[in-house]
Amino acid sequence: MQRVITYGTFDLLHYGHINLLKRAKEFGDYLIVALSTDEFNAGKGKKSYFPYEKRKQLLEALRYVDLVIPEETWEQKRSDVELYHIDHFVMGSDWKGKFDDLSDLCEVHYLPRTPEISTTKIKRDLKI
Ligand code: C2G
Repeated sequence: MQRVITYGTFDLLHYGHINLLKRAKEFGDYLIVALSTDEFNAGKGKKSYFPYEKRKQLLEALRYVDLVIPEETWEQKRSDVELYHIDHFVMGSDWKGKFDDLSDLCEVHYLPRTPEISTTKIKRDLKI
C-alpha cells in the first residue's frame, strides 16, 4: 500500500487541479489531500470563493481522493508525512524545490502544472 499526500486550496475546482490529483494518485493506492483551511488561506493572503467545507465536499466526491484533512500550518507537513506513513509527497511544479527537506521521509515529486488555467484566471475572466 503506497500512500500519497498533496496540499492546496483547490478553490473553484478546475481541470488543472484534477490533472494534479489524477497524477498524484498514480504514485500509489491511497491519496490524502491536505486542504488549506480558510484561516490558513488568510495567512497566504488568499480568500477562497468557496469556504473550507464546500471545497472539502468537492474533493471528497473525486474518485482519486481517499481522505481530506485540514491544512492549518506550513509546518505540519513533516508530522503529516510521519502520522499518515506517507510514501510520496506530490505538489505542482510552482512549488519545485520548496519541500525537498522531506526527502529523508518520503519521495518528493513536483509535477508540471496544467498551463493556462488557474483559479485567479477564472475569477479574472468572470470578474468576481
Ligand atoms: N495546480 C496545477 N495546475 C494548475 C493549477 C494548480 O497543477 N493549473 C496544482 C498546484 O501546483 C498545486 C495544486 O494544484 O499543487 C493546488 O493548487 P492551489 O489550490 O493553488 O494550491 P496552493 O495555493 O499552491 O497551496 O502548503 C502548500 C499550499 O497549500 C499549496
